[in-house]
Amino acid sequence: MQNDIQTKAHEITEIKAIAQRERQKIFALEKKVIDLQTNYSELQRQGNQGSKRDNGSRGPRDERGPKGGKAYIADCGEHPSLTGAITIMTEGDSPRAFSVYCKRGWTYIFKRFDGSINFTRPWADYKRGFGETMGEYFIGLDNLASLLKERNFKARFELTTWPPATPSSGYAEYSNFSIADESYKYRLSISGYSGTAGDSMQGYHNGRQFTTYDQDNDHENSGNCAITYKGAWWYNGCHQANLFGIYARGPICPSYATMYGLVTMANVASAKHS
Ligand SMILES: [Ca+2]
Repeated sequence: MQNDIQTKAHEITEIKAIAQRERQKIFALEKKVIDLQTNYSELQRQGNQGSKRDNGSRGPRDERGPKGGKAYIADCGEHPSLTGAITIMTEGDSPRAFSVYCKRGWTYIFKRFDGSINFTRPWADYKRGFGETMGEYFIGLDNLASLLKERNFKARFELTTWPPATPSSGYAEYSNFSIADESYKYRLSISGYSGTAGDSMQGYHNGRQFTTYDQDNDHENSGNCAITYKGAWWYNGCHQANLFGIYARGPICPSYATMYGLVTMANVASAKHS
């Protein structure tokens, strides 16, 4: 009897070890698939667009640049009448210059509205930023951290469903918004919700670190949320908002591309100093 129990216990341990090894294999394969998909869509886009590059090597590209007036501003709040691209220069220990989109005094952190830019990207791309300032883009985590360090900002997320089936839009605003720098994995501080979309950031993502498919800083022990949900975010274990997930190109709502049930046709996030 005692021997039987020991044998069974041993078998269970062995099976658990096998399961763990298989999970690791699946994990590695999933990562490979994402890498291949990323390379494939990159090549496809380069093929389709010729010289219109999106290589993510220099942060968001400024297609037009500032016209007239000052070449650099501190943030879009300095220029509330401007709608379009401009270059921001931050101060501090390591000043940075980067291109952003401004509207009504809001500095845009990211814009997604047509699915033209791939958001399934590695850590290095999120660190640096990617896309086109006048189109879809992400500002870059180093740029964002540097900007948010300068003064107090509030954040606003805007979401719109696909037309024409009962189009609906909502927003979520947060009166406190900042991120730490890379040594803290861009830890998110977000609170003070108001809005119509419902809170899916403060309650679940506040205090979390950034995760990409090649850098797992989430609170999910059995895998990487960026791989499971095909995105990148301040994942917990895993998400209530996944705004860098796969872009739905139609009135279809994949579970990994939603924020409180809204189908994301267009979503943007912007910051304004308070
Ligand atoms: Ca994990």
